Parts: sequence; structure tokens; C-alpha cells
Amino acid sequence: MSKIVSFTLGCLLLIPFLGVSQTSSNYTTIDSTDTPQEIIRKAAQVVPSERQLRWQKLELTAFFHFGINTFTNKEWGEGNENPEIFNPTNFDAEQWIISVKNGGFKQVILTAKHHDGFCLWPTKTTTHSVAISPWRSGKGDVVKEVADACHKHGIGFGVYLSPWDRNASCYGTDAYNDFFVNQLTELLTQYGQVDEVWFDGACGEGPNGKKQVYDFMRWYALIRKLQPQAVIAIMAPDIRWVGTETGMGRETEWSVIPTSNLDLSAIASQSQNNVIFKPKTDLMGNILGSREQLYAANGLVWYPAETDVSIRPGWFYHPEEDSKVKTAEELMNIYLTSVGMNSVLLLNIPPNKEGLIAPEDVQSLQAFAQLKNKIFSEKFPDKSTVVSCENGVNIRAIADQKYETYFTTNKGDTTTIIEFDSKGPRQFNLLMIQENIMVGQRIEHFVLEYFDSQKGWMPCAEGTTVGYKRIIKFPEVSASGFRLKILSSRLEPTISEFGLYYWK
Ligand code: FUL
Repeated sequence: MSKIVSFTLGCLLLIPFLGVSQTSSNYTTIDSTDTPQEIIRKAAQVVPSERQLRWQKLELTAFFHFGINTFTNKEWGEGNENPEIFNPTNFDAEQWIISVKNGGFKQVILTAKHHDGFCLWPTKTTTHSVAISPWRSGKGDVVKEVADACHKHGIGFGVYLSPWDRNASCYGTDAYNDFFVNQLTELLTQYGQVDEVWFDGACGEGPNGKKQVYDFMRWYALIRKLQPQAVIAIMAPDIRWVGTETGMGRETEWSVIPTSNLDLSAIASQSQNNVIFKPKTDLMGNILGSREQLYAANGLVWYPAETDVSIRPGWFYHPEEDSKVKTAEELMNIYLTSVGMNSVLLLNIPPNKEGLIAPEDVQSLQAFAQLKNKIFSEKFPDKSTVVSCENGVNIRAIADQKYETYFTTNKGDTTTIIEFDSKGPRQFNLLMIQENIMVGQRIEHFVLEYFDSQKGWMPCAEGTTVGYKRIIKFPEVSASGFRLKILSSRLEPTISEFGLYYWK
């Protein structure tokens, strides 16, 4: 019988530091001789690359859909719009960046070119750009001003460059790949550090339209060479689309998913820093990385989800949607179903015709930040909580507010129970758990219980995967005893942070 370790969280200064160094890889191959147990063990040790980890920790990123559509009041341009209609009257990139920064957002992505082909920077590749617009007499550069504002305010900067281009005459021919590489090169060499490059999969050409074979591998190699720290998202190797545009993630969200039809030997011959493949696999299913799915794979890769959604019904600004901006409460619910479901939120906030984030959106972002801070500032367990655990080390780390330090079970134990006694009733309706993904994603099933003096231990929240962050909203309970039961894991589970909160 293992010894029960029990103490209050008061003496936090004595916490031993359990540091982690990243030595493992963000992919692994599966050999034909691997047993199911061996495959699961391998999956539990796949970790994010450094650039994936940095991105995951951002939690909140913002999208700016801005361009010719802002002036035609459309969602998809035709590609034949007159650049003279692009004329923001009061353009202020710093106002965009300050607005999202005040909302708690850490990185932004600008639509440097949407499907209509209009470029927000004075590119040498086409005349269809800001350079022949009346804005700043053709001397303006939206990409530069947004990039400069990001760098000034310590916000990550990313670019969206639409592969589908309805304006470029070479679209549909081999020459388009050169054209695209030239556009990418300009974006990646003229504006300082770029932290994310976003390739949209959308193409509305239809069966009789132009057919373009994109040279993705060439594009990825170029990005790795010019901006090695940048994550490449969506039609890309580092980050996948979650599969919805509503802000809804998956209940069971594994960041390690199977790969198939891939030349894994080519991948294995490179270091993880140079991995430039795009997993060919179904990304729309309810569960992408179950045990059964892993057994059938020839490789496993860390490929985390990004949840993109707009603060308004459309991606671009439309004045008639000013009254439909999502409220702070709606944004909070989206936070719970995106970041709280092991994903990063990419929230679109479209600037208006003036070239500003509209007051409705600014107000909503600010109210969201206030609400979020209010909910998560009252933390439990706190100094007076008694915590006990049967089998594990470093239990105090779950409340030290340091992601890198973590609790884990004794070798070979894939389940555990952690008990909390608040010495008096406390009311909660939110559960937050973080695994230390720097050693892998492992937890498969957990339940939170509270102690009822009449009925004994009663469940109040239950979940499957945790990953970087899992938040569950449950009907409020008031109790002084709580316990977290980890019922199943792929390897010794870890917990970096744990908390119960109350959203009134
Ligand atoms: C889609 C595009 O077609 C939309 O216009 C928008 O850019 C969205 C983020 O991705 O695929």
C-alpha cells in the first residue's frame, strides 16, 4: 500500500523544481513489429517542436481580414475589383494591435492577400495592390504598418497568403508557383520577424475552373529557410484546422495523430526542425487520435488544432453586422470550447472601411479580457488547501502557476487520485487542468468529484483528453472536499496546473 502524502499548499517556496529539457521528437515511426502497447507508449512520448510549443502557449491569437472586400462589402472578391476603391480614411494599425492586446491576444495574422488577389503591400509581383490605390497616394503598406505595430507592442506577427488567387493571370499554370514563392519571399524578408504563415485550403473554382497544383513543399522549405521560428498553419505541417468555424473544438482532442501514406523515412532522416511534410489524413472526424486509429498508422506526429472563428458573422467587415458582434460572454464560451479543448483560438476581428477596429469590437474584446481575468484570478487550490495524493511526486507543482513544473505519478502508475480539502465550503463551476505537453500528451479519462455529507463522493465533471489545457464548465457545486481521479492514461500522467473556478 503506497503512502499517502498530505500537506497544505502554504509552503510553496520549498517546491522542488522538476525541469524538463526537450530531447524528444514531434514525430515517430511505427515498426511493423510494434505491439499495440509499444505504439501507445510511443504516442505518449511524441512532443511539440519548439515552435509548436511557443504557439500553443499563446492561447489567444487574432485574425485581421482586411482588403478589397472591406470596400465592396463582400466575403469573396472576384479578382477584378478596381484597386482605386481601396482607401481607408483613418488607417491606424496601432489601434488594431492595442485593441487585441488589451483583449489578451498575443499574436495576429493579417490577410496580406485574400482570394481576390489584391495585395496589401506594394509587391513587385503584380500591380493589383495598394500601390495603385489612392490610399496614401499609392505609397502605403498595410503589411509594414501592422508588422511594425506588432513588433513595437510585443505581439507576434503572422501572414495569411491565399493560395487561391482569382486575379493572377498565371493561376492554373506552373508559373503560379514561382509567382507565389516571390510573394512569400517579399513577405518573409521585408517585414522583420514573422511568427505564423497561414495557408487557406479554400478554392471556389469548381469542376470547370482553373486547376492549380500547389508546390507546398517548396513553400514550406522557403519558410523554414527565411523564418525558421514561424509555425505554418492549415494546409501545412505544424498546425491543423480544428474542422469548424464556430469556435467549437473537440471533446476528445489528441495533438498526436496518425499519419499514413507518408514517406516517413525521409522525415526521419531530417531533424525535427526541418520537418516539412503535411500529414495526409482525415482531419474532420470526431476523434483523430484514438488508440485504434494509432494502431493502424505507419507514423505518429504532433499536429495540434487551431480553432478559427469570427467575432462577427462574416470574416470581413460589414456595417450591417455592427449589432452582431459577439458579447464578452459569448467570447468566454468560445474560449472554453477552443483553448479549453486543447486548441489555440484564432479570433477574427475585421477592421472597417476607415481602417480601424470598430468601437463595438473594441468594447467586446475589453469586456472579454475583464471577464476572463475576474474568473481566473480567484484560484483554488490556494495556500490553505490541504492536498493529498497516494502515488506521485511534486504535487505542489500543480498550483505553483509555473507551466514547466509538474506533478507525475510513480513509475508504471497510469491512474491516480488527488484530494483537496478547502477547510470550509467553496463554490465552483469550472475545472481547469493542464498536462505538461513537453513530455507528451497522456491523459485519456478523468473525473472530478466533490464530497457530499449525505451521499459521499459524487461526480461533477468528467472528460477524456486534457493536453495543453482542458476546461470544463459544470453545474455549480458547493463543498469543501474535491478529488480529481485520473482513470486512464497512455503513460504516467502529468499535471502542470490544476484549478477550480467560479463563473457567476
Ligand atoms: C476560408 C475563406 O474562404 C474565408 O474567406 C476566410 O478567409 C476563412 C478564414 O477561411 O477558407
